Amino acid sequence: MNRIVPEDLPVHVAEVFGLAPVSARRYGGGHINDTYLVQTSGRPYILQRINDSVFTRPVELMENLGLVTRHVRARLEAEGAEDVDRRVLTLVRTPDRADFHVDAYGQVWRVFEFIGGATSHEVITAPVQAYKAACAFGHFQSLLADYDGPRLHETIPRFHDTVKRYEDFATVVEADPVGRVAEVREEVDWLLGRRELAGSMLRLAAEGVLPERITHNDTKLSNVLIDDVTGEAMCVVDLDTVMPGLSLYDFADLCRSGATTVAEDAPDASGLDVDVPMFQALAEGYLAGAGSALLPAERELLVLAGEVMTLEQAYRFLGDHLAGDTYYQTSRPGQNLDRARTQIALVKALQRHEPALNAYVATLS
Ligand code: ADP
Ligand code: GN1
Ligand code: MG
Repeated sequence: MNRIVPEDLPVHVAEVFGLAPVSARRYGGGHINDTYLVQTSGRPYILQRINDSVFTRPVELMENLGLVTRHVRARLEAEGAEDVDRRVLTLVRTPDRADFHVDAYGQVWRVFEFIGGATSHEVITAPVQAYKAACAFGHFQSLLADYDGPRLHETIPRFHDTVKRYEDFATVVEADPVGRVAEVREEVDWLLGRRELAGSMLRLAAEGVLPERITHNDTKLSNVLIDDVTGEAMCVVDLDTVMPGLSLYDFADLCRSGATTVAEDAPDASGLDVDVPMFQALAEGYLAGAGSALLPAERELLVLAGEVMTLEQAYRFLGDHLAGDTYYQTSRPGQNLDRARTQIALVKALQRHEPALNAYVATLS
């Protein structure tokens, strides 16, 4: 959903955080929050308004964020990591020492130190970069493996409950609130026919094959900042969905966003295929970063995970298209439909490549 924020509000909010802003302009390509780059006469900052129709309990979310960033920082310092300030997000507090500010409209804002000299890329094509990015996400998960603070809140309940995602999709198809189902009957029918696949990872979790861990849950490649000079993956960002989950979710979204030959919202998905060298680099990097903590099943089911989470995303994107584009930010009509079509094409492509990809994954254990 594209929300309206009064033009001078970001500057005003930055002042509430004790900054002396010269300007605040929209920044980054995220689909969820409103992100601004705030320039001051000194350092720049990132200001974000939390999307409260997606995150209905922003205060709990901010509690999680404080706990997670402090834990990760402490672990990095204990590891003797260099340049720690660029390897973990740092919240800037208000003069009253609050991690967030609630404005007159009831909207929740936060400020981060800006991590300079690093960029998030919507598309990565070099396997060596993909390896490093995936390694950073695997490492991020391993840094949280010994988290022993208060249980993290579920910032979006049942976020990756793929059976619920299926059911929500079936519900919006049934209701057809803006009359779009007829135009996309083929995609709808294909997706409604994939219930078995949708539930497959959750069944393994219910059987105890896959354990619950603390996971990032939104590991698309653009959620890691890559150093502009060294190409090193510096900092995992977008921590709003860090909460209990399956480790495979975090590999899977890397696969979904990185192991594909076309952009997520490409208007023509017909030529889409799996980018096999990218898949291999992502798998290798993720497992290397996660280290020894993962069980054999968590290392072996990478391809299935990629299929299931890409399918989940197809339900979500097509569901949003059918609902009238109320969830994801869009910049043009039909964007969610295009996004859904690339996801469907990627699930099919992953299934075609499955034997070869599984054989590769087996070599990594
Ligand atoms: P969304 O939830 O909308 O995806 P993100 O938290 O991912 O929002 O932020 C959007 C983009 O802003 C990121 O992809 C990244 O490019 C940039 N960004 C976020 N935090 C920082 C930071 N502390 N320093 C530099 N860039 C950042
Ligand atoms: C959203 O916030 P962003 O743009 O990194 C979404 C993810 C989707 C992704 C698809 C909280 O991620 O779940 O996988 O778009 N985040 C939320 O591009 O719904
Ligand atoms: Mg993001």
